[in-house]
Amino acid sequence: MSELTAYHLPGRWGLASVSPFCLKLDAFLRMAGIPHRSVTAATPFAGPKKKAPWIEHDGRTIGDSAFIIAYLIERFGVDPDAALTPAQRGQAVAIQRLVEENLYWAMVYDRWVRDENWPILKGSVLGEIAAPVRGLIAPLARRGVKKQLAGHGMGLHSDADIQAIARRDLSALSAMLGDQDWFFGSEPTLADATVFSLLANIRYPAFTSPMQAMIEEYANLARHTDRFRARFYP
Ligand SMILES: N[C@@H](CCC(=O)N[C@@H](CS)C(=O)NCC(=O)O)C(=O)O
Repeated sequence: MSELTAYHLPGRWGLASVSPFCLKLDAFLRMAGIPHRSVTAATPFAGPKKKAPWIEHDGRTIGDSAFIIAYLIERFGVDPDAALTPAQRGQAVAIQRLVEENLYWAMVYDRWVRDENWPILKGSVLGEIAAPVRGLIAPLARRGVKKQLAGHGMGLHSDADIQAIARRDLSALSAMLGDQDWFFGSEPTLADATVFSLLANIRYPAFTSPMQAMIEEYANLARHTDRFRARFYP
């Protein structure tokens, strides 16, 4: 088998990547113990879907964290969800959708739309792009992301409504986790990596986000983020 190469957006704030999807893939690779080479990409545009992460393996290039992980589980025969019941597998899909298809967009709003976060974003998410090019690309990228936010629908809401949506999602995650260490019991699964990757990207960075205080309020979620980091990123 050829070497596995994983391409991800830059790391910052002690996180392997500023992208929750890239961080989830990195966390999965650590959980599964799959040997690989990590390459930082300044932009996602070289990926097959023009989004990060993507991988190269055995002559294939695969984009999208979920498709990549499904491929790696099959190829390497390691599945962190192996012990889940069919009902838990269903719940894991629901958690993934909540986190990646909804709550993620509240994070995108905070990072890209709040003016106070713009200088931080330029130096972090776009920080690996050479300075003169970055000056040209940054405003275009911001316009593009605002369009994506409107297309998704999150960007059409008021700031207060976005906070209310985020609170509802965090409250749902907190209720599902309850007093367990991990979402499905005594060992971490992919759902834990998925939740960690987004919450860590809200909790630890320098961005201003009302969600940071919300996560502290849902203390079991804050503890879960710390627990996952301590175990897989000591
Ligand atoms: N469903 C994809 C989403 C990947 C994604 O949206 N990545 C973001 C970075 S966090 C990206 O590359 N965005 C660039 C763009 O949309 O132009 C996955 O799971 O990999």
